[in-house]
Amino acid sequence: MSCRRLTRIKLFLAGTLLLGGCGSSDDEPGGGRTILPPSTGPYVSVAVNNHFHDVHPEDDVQLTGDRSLVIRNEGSNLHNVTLAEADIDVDIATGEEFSIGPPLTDLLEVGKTYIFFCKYHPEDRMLGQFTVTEPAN
Ligand SMILES: [Cu+2]
Repeated sequence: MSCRRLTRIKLFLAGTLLLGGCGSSDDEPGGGRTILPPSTGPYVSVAVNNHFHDVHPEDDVQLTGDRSLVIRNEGSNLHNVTLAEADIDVDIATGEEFSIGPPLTDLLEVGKTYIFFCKYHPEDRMLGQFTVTEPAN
């Protein structure tokens, strides 16, 4: 084997490893990349053990009142959504989901910020927060 050919093979292998490494962080939806959430339709928060994704207070989730909030349990534990102001206390089994709305305004008020939590994992601060805004026209 010539020296030149060996170099080509090495370059090919390096390129393959680099490409293979790009999609490897699959532990978070979106693989760690920033993906803008949709601004219409259901807003989905995935529940894992023991955490609600994409609906932390610092995410400042604003949902127009015509939308829905879907909580999908992709963890292995039983989770729950408790939102006392709307009289919601619902268990969500693994693989199941629960939706508030559409429209959110069936149960919630425009201009208010709501906090919900999982009553089974309050010690893990398994909670979410979102604000209901004016429905789209
Ligand atoms: Cu939970």
